[in-house]
Amino acid sequence: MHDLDPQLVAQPAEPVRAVVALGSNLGDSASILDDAVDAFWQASNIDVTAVSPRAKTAPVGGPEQPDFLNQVLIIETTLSPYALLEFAHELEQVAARVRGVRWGPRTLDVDLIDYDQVTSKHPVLTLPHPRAHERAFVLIPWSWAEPSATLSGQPVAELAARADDATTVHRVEDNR
Ligand code: PH2
Ligand code: MG
Ligand code: MG
Repeated sequence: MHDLDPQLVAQPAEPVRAVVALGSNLGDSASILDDAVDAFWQASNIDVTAVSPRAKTAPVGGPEQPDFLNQVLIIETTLSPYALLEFAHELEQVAARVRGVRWGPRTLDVDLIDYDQVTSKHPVLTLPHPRAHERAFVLIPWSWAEPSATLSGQPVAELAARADDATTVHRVEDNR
C-alpha cells in the first residue's frame, strides 16, 4: 500500500470546488447516472453547483464496446480528495460496477477530474486527472455546464475543440 500524500487526506475548513466525471456504457445507463447524480445531491458534505447535460459518446480506447453516456458535475465539498475518491468508489460499487478489462465497458465510472488547486502525481490519485485534458467526452459536457471553465489554466472549451474524440460527442437533450 502506498502512503497517502498529506494533501490528499487534508480536509478543507471551507468548501472547495471539484469537478467529477460520470460515465456508463453497461446496463440502463440513464437510470444509473440518475442514481449517481442523486447520491451527490444527497451527500451531506457535498453541494452540487452544476450538472451538465449528458452526452452520448463513442468509446475511447479499450476493446470494442457500446457507446457511453457521459456527464460532469461541479461540486463544492469539505471532503478531502481521498475521501471524495472513496465516495466515488462506493457509488461505483452500488452500481455493481464490473471491474473487467482496463478501459472496458462498465455500469458506472466516477472520476475525479479536478480538485481545488491540488496537483498530485500519487499512484492512488493523480490530480488533475491525467487524461482529462485530451478527452472530449469529459471536456465537452464540462464546458456545457461551465462555459468559462479552465483546466490547469487552459480554457476547457478550447481543449475540447482540439480533442481527437470531439466529433463523437453528442448532446442528449432529454437525458435518455
Ligand atoms: N472511459 C474510459 C475509457 N473510454 N470513452 C468514453 N466515450 N467515455 C468514457 O467515460 C470512457 C471512455 C475509462 O474510464
Ligand atoms: Mg474513467
Ligand atoms: Mg475511473
